[in-house]
Amino acid sequence: MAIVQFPKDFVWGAATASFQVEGAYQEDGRGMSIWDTFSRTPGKVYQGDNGDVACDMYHLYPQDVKQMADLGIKSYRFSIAWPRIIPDGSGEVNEKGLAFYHNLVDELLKYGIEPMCTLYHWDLPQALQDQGGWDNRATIDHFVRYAEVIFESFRGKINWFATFNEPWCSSFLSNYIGAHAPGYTDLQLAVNVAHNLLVAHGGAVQKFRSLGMEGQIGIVPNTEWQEPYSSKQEDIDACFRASGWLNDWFIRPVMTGKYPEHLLTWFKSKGAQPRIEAGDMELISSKIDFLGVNYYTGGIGRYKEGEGLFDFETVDMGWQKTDIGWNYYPQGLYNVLTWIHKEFGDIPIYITENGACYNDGVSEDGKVHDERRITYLKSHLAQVERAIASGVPVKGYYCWSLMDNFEWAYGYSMRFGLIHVDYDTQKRTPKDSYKWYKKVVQLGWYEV
Ligand code: GBH
Repeated sequence: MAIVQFPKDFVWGAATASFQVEGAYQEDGRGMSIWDTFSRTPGKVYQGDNGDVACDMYHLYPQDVKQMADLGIKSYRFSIAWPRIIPDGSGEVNEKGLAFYHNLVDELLKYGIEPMCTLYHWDLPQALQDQGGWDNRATIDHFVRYAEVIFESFRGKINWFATFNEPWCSSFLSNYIGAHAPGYTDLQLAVNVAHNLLVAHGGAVQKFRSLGMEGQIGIVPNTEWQEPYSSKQEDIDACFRASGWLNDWFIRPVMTGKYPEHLLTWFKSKGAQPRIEAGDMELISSKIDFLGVNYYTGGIGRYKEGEGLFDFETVDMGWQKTDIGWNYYPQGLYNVLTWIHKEFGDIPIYITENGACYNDGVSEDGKVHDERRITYLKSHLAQVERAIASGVPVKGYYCWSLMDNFEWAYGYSMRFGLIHVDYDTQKRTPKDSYKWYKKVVQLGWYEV
């Protein structure tokens, strides 16, 4: 038996995102988002599921916040739906949309739960997509104005902001791989979108500073780790490209004002390069207060000529997979964290998402026995502790997710929650992992 222990002031939390939990898609003046459109496009989302109702958190938030208080989390990470605040993305502000988030935050503060607010978790107003979306630089200005509306409205109430959740997903997954909204498959488009997201991030950080906001602002890239199959240089280089596409391409410009040379060269050879305007790189590298890290998976990979975008292939090592088919690879989280620390120094890090898809349902005894999720969380948290022991300043951990929710292209078929949701009745059932996590949050340590 061993004990895994965390620092006294470690921030324990749980996370969700607006489109995945709120529902109430036409209520109180909410505009349409690209995910409303995408989920209504046949063949894009599993079984045609959409976010119209989701977990109905828009109505059930008082009960859900009460449950968070029972869980004992110190912080709740949620996102604001831009189409609720500015329904067409650029026009009038919708006071009713702001009121919803004020009510939510008031409820959190009542229980002493610190809100961490993500400004953009993928639900772009459809009206802006109709004008070119993130490929159009005007969207940058609209985003900065939206951020300003939020900053001013929540000054002194929310002290913790993340600009963008997983810009890799909003750019490459959405515009090159085509699996997420708006669903294009064009590399140059994806590189433009990635660049404009980064400029918009920098613009929001500058706005936060110029308004004299108190508190902290950061960004949340998604990471994975590809470990070279062999010590051959070609395998090492291929893995460096594949992991770097997610981490280096976004974190390096934010931290240093430069895109990684190896990937710039690689993309150029594929006919794509960022369109950088004067002042962009300075803006992108505006000083941030923390880096959010989302981590789920990774694997072993190697060079394969002509394979995919990077002459790279993953190698099936026969490892366990979660129910969504992603490798169970806890050591990858340690590798990501130590890599960030080695490359970019002592920037405070929060694990803003980590968790697993296991689709266990409610048993006859009325409980959800998700032992596998407990094992996943235990082993990943142990890697976080290793990183802390190695001097990486990891300050907190948010489990994805507080509750089962709309899992994007997988609809409601994939469950990541600590709390089970019955989508017919909206009944919430805390899973066995919830009870385990509750104890960890309370004690700051657990046994393995
Ligand atoms: C996050 O994205 C999102 O922020 C969140 O909204 C979402 O619900 C949650 O994670 C769970 O998906 O096929 O093995 O190559 C996660 C980003 C990008 C991670 C694709 C896994 C593919 C792994 N994901 N990646 S694999």
